[in-house]
Amino acid sequence: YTIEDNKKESRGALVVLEGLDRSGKSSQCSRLVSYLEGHGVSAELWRFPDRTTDVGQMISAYLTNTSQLDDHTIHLLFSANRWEKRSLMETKLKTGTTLIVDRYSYSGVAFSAAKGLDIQWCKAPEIGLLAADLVAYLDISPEKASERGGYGGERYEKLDFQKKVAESFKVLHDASWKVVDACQPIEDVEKQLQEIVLNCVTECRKGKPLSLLWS
Ligand code: T5A
Ligand code: NA
Repeated sequence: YTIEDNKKESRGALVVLEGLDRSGKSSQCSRLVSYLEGHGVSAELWRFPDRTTDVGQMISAYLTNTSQLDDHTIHLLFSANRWEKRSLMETKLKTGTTLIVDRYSYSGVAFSAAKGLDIQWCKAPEIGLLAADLVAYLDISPEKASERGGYGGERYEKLDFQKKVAESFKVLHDASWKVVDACQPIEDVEKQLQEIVLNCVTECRKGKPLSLLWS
């Protein structure tokens, strides 16, 4: 092997956690990053929307109901927020950092489709973004999620809407998805995720190629 080959073989994994609001994504993402670092895997926690950018601040104002936007407009802003991080994402992965990402394009499509927008139209602006190596879907019923702490603050945190989101997530499942029962105790969800994520990291290290949405 040349040094260049070794670098290619040790790319990081793009791991995305998805699920309804309050399914436990953020809790599990930070636990996963600590776990991976403890196992000598270089890992970073990312999240979408990334509210720190200019686009992210427009999204945040919309989510907290301090601004109103047309459904198509907010959809494209969520997508733009991923595009503005795309090249950094690719660099990180290619230099060996695993990214644990709290929501991604799948949330983007599922939430807008739940409003009634055409799903193909929703997927179009995501074409060319990096595809996740693994989508861990934290599965919980909308009813159970609504009973968890803090529900009700932001625009989409309403039971009827979350039911529609759950339906649109179902049609996005592909071979990269693993469904995890999110109603188990937090430590049990954590253990299951550790195993599937570590497997994914190993596959990527061995040279599984990066792919693009939607493939
Ligand atoms: N959105 C997002 C779009 O419309 N388009 C897009 O393109 C994108 C990317 C903001 C909104 O934007 C929408 C989707 C969202 O509606 P956000 O900022 O990710 O998204 O939302 P948050 O409010 O930060 O997070 P969530 O509501 O999604 O919650 P999490 O992260 O799933 O859950 P978490 O970990 O915060 O846990 C929630 C509560 O449950 C408890 C936790 O302690 C906490 O109190 N909990 C458990 N309780 C019992 N058992 C378990 N196993 C538990 N796990 C966690
Ligand atoms: Na969250």
